[in-house]
Amino acid sequence: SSPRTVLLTGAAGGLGTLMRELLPPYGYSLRLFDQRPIDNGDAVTAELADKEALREAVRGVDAIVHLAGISLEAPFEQILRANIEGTYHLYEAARAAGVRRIVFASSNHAVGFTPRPEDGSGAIPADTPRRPDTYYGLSKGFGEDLASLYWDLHGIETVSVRIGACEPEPTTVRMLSLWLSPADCARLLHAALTAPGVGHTVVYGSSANTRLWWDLSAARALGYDPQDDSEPYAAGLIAAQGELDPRNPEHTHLGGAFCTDPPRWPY
Ligand code: 15L
Repeated sequence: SSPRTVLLTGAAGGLGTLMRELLPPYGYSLRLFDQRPIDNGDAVTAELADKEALREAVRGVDAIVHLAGISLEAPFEQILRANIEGTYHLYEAARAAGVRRIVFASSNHAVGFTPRPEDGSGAIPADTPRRPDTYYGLSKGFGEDLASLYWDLHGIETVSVRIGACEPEPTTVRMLSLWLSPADCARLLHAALTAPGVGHTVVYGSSANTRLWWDLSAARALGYDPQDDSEPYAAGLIAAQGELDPRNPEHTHLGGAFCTDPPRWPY
């Protein structure tokens, strides 16, 4: 049976704000959770470290979409608190409340030091070894392993989605390969919430980009059928920024400029 009431953590963030609009048409009733206030009657304003608030927030939900956390590189102590401890607190609350399914927003940066393929062959498999490019990417690998543990030990199912970059439009040449359109993101989250028997599954999250670097078959196996492709943006971005340059260390690995020290912005 498909989940109906879904707790959305990180609901005030960039991705959360998009998904607040795009998930309800699939039939979900969202309970919003964020440390920043949201102008919405039922939203919970609390940190993941607030166990009491979290216990209240998970009560009676059918599933959780866990987007909360720091979404870029940051000092280790901040990553530890928000992403590592925060995700642990969320899984503990889910276990205590009997929530059966979580969709975890992992990231390409869990495997960011993987060399990028030359072409759009989609060659990088979902089971490629972890190669975090940042403390941020390391925390996403931790979340995936926590999900694995809670499946094996407690029977809580998770789909860990290694999201590329979910923005209204791709803004860099690298992003042509990783782009996840917001509409495809909602399609993928819906598939991850409803596919039967996922256990713990790791999938990549992107649209069906012509220049894809990774293998989308695990996501498609959930029933995800991406409708978008970044290719219409390619000519304009390449004209403005140039082709990816194999001599530029920001262009040689999946994680882009997260792979440089310090990580650069924009990437
Ligand atoms: C991420 O994990 C970030 O959350 C997002 O803001 C983008 O930076 C994206 O990766 C990316 O790799 O472009």
